[in-house]
This record gives sequence, C-alpha cells and structure tokens, in this order.
Amino acid sequence: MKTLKRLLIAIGFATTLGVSQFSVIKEAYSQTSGLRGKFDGKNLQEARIRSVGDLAVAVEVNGQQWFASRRGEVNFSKIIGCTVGNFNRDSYSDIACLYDYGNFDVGIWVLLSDGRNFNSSIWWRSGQNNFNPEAIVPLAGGVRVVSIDNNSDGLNDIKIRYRYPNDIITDLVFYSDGTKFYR
Ligand SMILES: [Ca+2]
Ligand SMILES: [Ca+2]
Repeated sequence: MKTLKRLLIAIGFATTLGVSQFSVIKEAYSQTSGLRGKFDGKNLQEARIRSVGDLAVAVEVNGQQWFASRRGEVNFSKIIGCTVGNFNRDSYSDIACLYDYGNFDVGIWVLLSDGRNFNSSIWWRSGQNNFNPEAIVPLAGGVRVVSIDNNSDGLNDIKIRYRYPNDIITDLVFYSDGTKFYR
C-alpha cells in the first residue's frame, strides 16, 4: 500500500510538472485538464483528471488529489469530456463529466466539491441504445459539453450539441435539480 501511495505521488508529481506546458493550450484542447473553478469556494484553481493505472482515475486540484475512483470503476479513455459548474448552488465549483458506458449508453457524472474533496455520483444516464457518443457535435472551442444556467435558477445545467440520425442538430439541455439532471 505504501509503495502504491508513493507511486501515485510520483506520478502526480510528474504530471504536475507537465501542467505548465498544457496550460498554454486552450482549455478545449483537453477537457480533462485545465478545468478552472473555485473548488475551494474562494480561489480560482485548476483541476485535472488523469488515468491511474488500469480502470481508475484521480482528480487533482492544483496538483493535490481530491478524488480517486475505485479500481475497475472508471476507464479514463471513456471520458468524453468534462466541464466546471456549480450544480448544487453551494459556494464550491463542481465538475461534470460525460462518460461512454458502451452500447450507446452515456452517463453524466458529477464530482461535487465540499471544498477539499470531490464526491462522485451519476446524475443522468441514457440507458442502452439511447445515446450515440459519436453523434455529439463539438460546441464553440471544440468542447463537447458546457455548463450553463439555462433556466436561471442558480443551478448550472449541462448543454450538449447532438446530431440525430436524420441529421437534425439540436442543443440538448440537462437541467440540474441539485442532485441529478433531468430533461
Ligand atoms: Ca457546488
Ligand atoms: Ca439551471
């Protein structure tokens, strides 16, 4: 366990060094890094999500680990994109990620900040054969998901541009009720 912890710290340190190079690239270039928000409720910080070995991810804020998934839980390469918003109307910025479960099943999970850690839960899931991740049309800047308070209730919502099989392109909005997204 100690060795693993040391290894994770070593990886974290190595990737932290890489951040400065990445920060000059537009946020849209990678939606798993350069995620800016006030995760501690006070200061503008930068979060990134990274792969930790097989089927696990860690989320860091300014290089400090705030969240680690359980092994076998999350495949980093299946994260379609992430965005920062305040989805539960407290003082802390949160992160929402689109995730491809396979079989045309897409979910949106939210990493809710408590100021020092993220708590992860699934806020929406399409179910099998209901959502084609390939049909997501990039928004301005090339991002696949943005957070916007579309109904001005103080809870950030999620917007995704989607191309239906008949080629009609529509903006889909997933509204937050503070604990989940609804359509
Ligand atoms: Ca929040
Ligand atoms: Ca809203």
